[in-house]
Amino acid sequence: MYDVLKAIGEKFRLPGELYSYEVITMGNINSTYKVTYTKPDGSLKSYLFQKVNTHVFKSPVEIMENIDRVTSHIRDKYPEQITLHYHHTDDGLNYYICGDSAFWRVVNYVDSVTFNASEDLSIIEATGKAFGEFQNRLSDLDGAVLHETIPDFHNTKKRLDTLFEHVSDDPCGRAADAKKEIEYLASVREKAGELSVMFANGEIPKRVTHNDTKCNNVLFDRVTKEPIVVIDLDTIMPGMSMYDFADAVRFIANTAVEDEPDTSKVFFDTAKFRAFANGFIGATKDALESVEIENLVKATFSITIELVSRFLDDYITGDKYFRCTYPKHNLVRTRCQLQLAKDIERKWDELSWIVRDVADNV
Ligand code: GN1
Ligand code: MG
Repeated sequence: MYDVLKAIGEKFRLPGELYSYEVITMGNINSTYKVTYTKPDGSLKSYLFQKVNTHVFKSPVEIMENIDRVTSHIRDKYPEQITLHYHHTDDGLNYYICGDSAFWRVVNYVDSVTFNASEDLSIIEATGKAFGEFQNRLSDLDGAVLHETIPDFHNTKKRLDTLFEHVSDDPCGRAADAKKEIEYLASVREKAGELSVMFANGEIPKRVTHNDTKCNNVLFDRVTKEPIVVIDLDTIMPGMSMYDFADAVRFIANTAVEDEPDTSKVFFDTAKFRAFANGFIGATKDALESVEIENLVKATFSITIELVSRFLDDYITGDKYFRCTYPKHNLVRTRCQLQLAKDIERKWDELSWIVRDVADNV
């Protein structure tokens, strides 16, 4: 790997000598390395090198164009803030396609801390604020200039339709392993798809959204514990604001990890939901329409069902999309997220009440 990284660093004209590298295991899709250089003056400087998964991201050049638009928009509006800066090659491109068609990019490393989970409600509230403000910063960027890099990425109805097609094709003979899960999905299929149908019909505003709002996509200052910058801009596209909220709480308010095998540990924590809602709604309430606030709970349920369908679809079709570290990993993820969706369903009224209370008081 050393030689590959060294060659990539040369393409991006990084000054100095490669000093060390480490693999960053966070993320289910791309391969990421933290690479440190000794600068000519002897000091150390780190970068993130990323090999983009082109099976998932079929139009990586368009992604890099989106990232360029978004980061320069934010940089122009808020020049004093830390933004992501992608390095360019001699050809003036912010990516490099290596001989074997590997797609590489290099971004500045921001010294920071991230949270995969947090019991600290103030960190959760700050995460909500960071994602809400991120959306605000992009509210005057015309979504039409962005490529839809993964068409129908958060089209829940379509995700479910695809799953049920694959369940009936059953290409790997695995559908029988998930009989109960498939039955449950069939029972909530219509309800979970409703918002995506309303969005397609123009009944929900189209905004520039992040689309992958896991809390570990916010970098925090190690000392002040204030958010520094939102990362992972691969899926920025026009979308529903409430799905950014929803995907974030799906992840942060889970009492267990996303792929917890023991589903008796999986609950949806309403105090964490409230903390995130405080931050997110507080930051966006002037921009959000009532249809967006009123449907935050339904969005939370829907995106959780969507991810259940995506994990299960990947299991049924042979584990080609999400990185799996053991056999049946996708089935374990499916069951965990399904348990979470059921708990959200159970707590629906309480969560709706929390949203109303927060919206009235922030
Ligand atoms: C993938 O690799 P990561 O963590 O950035 C996926 C998200 C899922 C998430 C589930 C492009 O994100 O949509 O919510 O896994 N990203 C893509 O952990 O499919
Ligand atoms: Mg991502």
